[in-house]
Amino acid sequence: MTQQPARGRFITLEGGEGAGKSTNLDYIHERLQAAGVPLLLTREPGGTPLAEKIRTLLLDPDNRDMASDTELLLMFAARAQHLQERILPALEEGTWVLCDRFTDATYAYQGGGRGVDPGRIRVQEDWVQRGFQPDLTILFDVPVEIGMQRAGARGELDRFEQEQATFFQRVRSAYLQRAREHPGRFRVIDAGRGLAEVQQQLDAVIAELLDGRGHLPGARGNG
Ligand code: Z5A
Repeated sequence: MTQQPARGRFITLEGGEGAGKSTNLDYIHERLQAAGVPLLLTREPGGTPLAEKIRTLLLDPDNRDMASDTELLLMFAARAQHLQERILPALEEGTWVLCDRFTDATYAYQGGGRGVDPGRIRVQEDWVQRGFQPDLTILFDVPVEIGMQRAGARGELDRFEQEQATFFQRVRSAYLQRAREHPGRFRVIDAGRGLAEVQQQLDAVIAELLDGRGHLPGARGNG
């Protein structure tokens, strides 16, 4: 009888503007790959051809009159496609999935930033995810001024990047609130420090992931 592969682990990276998620995604990728972990890198909104089209709509600065409910529903429409087409099949075949943003970003940006009632977000989350949650979420926490300075050096700004500092303060507070509500699932990185120090903090999280390949507190569904 052939044995089913162990289910992969779902790890999400979160953080506000310029927190360094993309920079450190590569670092985590290299570490896990060196340890022989089969890995899929992906992002939200996006991750499949259809979800990437939805991402284009969401980030287009010309869509400045997008209503916050439209934004919320498009985020979850993209997520539904991403889950069905890529994330769940990969986990099922034993591949780990490292995802740049997931539903905590919806609570932070649409909930904290735009002021959408978290109860309305939870309805969508339950519908699309049916209890599915990340095994581990790494939150890159950075003071808003530092993050905006880092991101500002990048050139043309998308629809979210054009928001003001007060919006990003609310996003940061909402992320920290999520981390307090789900301490088993979240690991908070002090991302305002230099890259070497940030990566030292990440090494501890990566070691924990590799040590407990099968068992992390806050496993899927109860994070
Ligand atoms: N969004 C949403 O509203 N709701 C949702 O449900 C989801 C998403 C899923 C697109 O996300 C937008 O979608 C996002 C929220 C919204 N909008 N915003 N803002 P994205 O993740 O694609 O876009 P992003 O937030 O702009 O992320 P990014 O481009 O990947 O940036 P980052 O990962 O935070 O930072 P970085 O590119 O790695 O670093 C920025 C610069 O800082 C770069 O020059 C680095 O070299 C430098 N850096 C990084 N770390 C350091 C340290 N430690 N020291 C010094 N310099 C550093």
